[in-house]
Amino acid sequence: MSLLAWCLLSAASASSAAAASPVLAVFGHKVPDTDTVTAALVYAWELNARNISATAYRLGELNPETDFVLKRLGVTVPPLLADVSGKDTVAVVDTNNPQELPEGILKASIHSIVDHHKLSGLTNAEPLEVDMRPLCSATSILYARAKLIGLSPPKEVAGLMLAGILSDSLEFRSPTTTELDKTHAAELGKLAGLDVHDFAEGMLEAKANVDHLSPSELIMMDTKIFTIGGKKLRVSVMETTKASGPLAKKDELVAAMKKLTADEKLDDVLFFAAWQDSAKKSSTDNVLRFSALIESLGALRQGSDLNIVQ
Ligand SMILES: [Mn+2]
Repeated sequence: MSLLAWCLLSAASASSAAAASPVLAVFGHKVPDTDTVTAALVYAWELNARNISATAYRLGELNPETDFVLKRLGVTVPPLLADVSGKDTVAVVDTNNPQELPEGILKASIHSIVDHHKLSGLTNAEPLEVDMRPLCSATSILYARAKLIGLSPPKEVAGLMLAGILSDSLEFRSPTTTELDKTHAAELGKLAGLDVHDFAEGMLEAKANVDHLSPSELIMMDTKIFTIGGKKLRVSVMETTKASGPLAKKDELVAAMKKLTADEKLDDVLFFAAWQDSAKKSSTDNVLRFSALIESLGALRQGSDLNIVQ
C-alpha cells in the first residue's frame, strides 16, 4: 500500500470512528454546587483534550456562588440536562450516589466517574474507569489528573479548578482539606492569574447574598434527605458571611420548613446556617440551627439550641 493510500485509509477510519462514538454527557449531582458544575466543565475539557467528545451539563439551577464564578471567569453556563436514557453514555463527577443522579442513570452506559465522596452504591453493567481520591474537591482530583497526563489547563479552566477547591474546602477551613489541595490552589491561582484569597472572598460574598431567594429556595439551596434512626429528615445547610441574613428571615424560614415537612411527609426539616469568622479557623463555631419539628412542638426556648451557638 502506498503511503498516500495508507494516510487516506487512516484518516477515513479515524473520522468514521469519531462519527460513530457518542458524545459523552458529563455531569455532577442534582442541586448542583460550585464543585459539581466546575468539575463537569473541567472533566469535559480533559476528555476533549484526550480526543473523547464530551459536553458538560448541569442538573439544576446555578447557585449564586457558581453564577459568580462562571461570570468572573467568562465561562458559558452549561446546559440543563433533564434525564438520561439507555442510549446515553455519561461521565459522572463529584458523586457516585444514584439518588443524586438522573433517574435514567441505571440504564445509561457509564464511561467513568471522578469523585471525592465515599462509595455510595452506583452500579453499572460494564467495567468502567473510576478515579476516587480523598481530596477536598472533584476539581482538585482533575487538576492532579491533568498534571499526570501533561495537560496544562488554560486560564479559565485553571480558574474553574480553583473555584471547586475553594468552594468545597470553604477556603481551606473544612476538615476535608489536605496539604495537596492547598498546593493545587496556589499553583492554580498562578495559572489562572487570580489572587486566591480575593477570589475566595468574591465567592463568599456572592454566596452570602441571598436577598433574592425566598425562604423555600434558601432551604433547597444545599440539601439532602437522610434516614436516621428510622426518621426521615431533610437536612439543609447554608454558608454565609453573617448571621443577620437568616436570623432576619427566621419566622418565614420555619414556616417554609413546616410546609416542606408536611408536603414531603418528613419527620423533620433541619436547617443549619453557618457563617465564617475570619478570626477563627473553624467554620463550625458559628452555626444557627433551625428545626421545623421543635418549632412546631413549641419547644423553642430563649437560649435553647435554636438560638445562636457561639
Ligand atoms: Mn465536591
